[in-house]
Amino acid sequence: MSATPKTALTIAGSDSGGGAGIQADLRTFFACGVHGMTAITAVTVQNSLGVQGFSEVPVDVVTAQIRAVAGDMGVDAAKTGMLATAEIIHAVAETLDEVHIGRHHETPFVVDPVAASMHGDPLLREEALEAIRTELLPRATLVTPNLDEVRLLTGVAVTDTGSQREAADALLEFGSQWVLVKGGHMYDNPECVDLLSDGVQYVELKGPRHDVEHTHGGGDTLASAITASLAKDLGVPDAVSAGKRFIERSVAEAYPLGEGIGPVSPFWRLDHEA
Ligand code: PXL
Repeated sequence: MSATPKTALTIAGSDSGGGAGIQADLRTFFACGVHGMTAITAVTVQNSLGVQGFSEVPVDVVTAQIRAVAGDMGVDAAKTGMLATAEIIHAVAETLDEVHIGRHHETPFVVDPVAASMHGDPLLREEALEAIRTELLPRATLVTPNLDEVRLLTGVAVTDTGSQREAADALLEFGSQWVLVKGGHMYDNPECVDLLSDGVQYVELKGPRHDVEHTHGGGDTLASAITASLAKDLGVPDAVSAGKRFIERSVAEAYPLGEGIGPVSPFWRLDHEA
């Protein structure tokens, strides 16, 4: 018998192609040495060319998954990804309170406000954005939007580090403890500069920009790596730094798969020798 590892729960959608969503989260949790648990919100039909469709999981099954694992196995940190509808978001928010997950409880909670796939396929109903603002962000320890998600949530169009700071302040208004405004989509910046803030500290995290087209699952992998570090009791700034190192390497080692966009790879963290 071995010691029980820390545990992390992802509340997200399934990607049949295995590169994003629940599958990205689980492989990242594994590579980071935490036990991954899942509450599946939706099942997408997709491959490297895009999302062909999805079906939502009934809302009582989503919340029952959260209650089942939280009540028996315990959750050291949790994250959300694709939540699909306002109804699912309402129910998840209520259930997180019930099982004491979120910034006002002991268990840290990361919100990755997934709105669309890289191909632009919608993964969230439009009316659900308001539920993310009012129900999820006030409960979040950290929210990790990319620039499209920042614009949808706040209306701020980020073009440089000045507007990135404005966006961070606008996001903090919704009540999350920390925000990470990811700068990877500022393509004219030769570096990837992310801004982490709790309204007091403003920390610029700089990293290399890799010339890689296969970045499917990148946002999910970053949020999961941060969640894994939070599960291991790191504070938010240290967990975000560790997550950024993890995603940089995973992007550098992304691989082609299928005719379209291949996934980022957490394999570098594992020992492949038989
Ligand atoms: O990367 C965002 C994302 C999250 N969750 C699911 C996805 C995607 C992108 O395609 O399919 C299920």
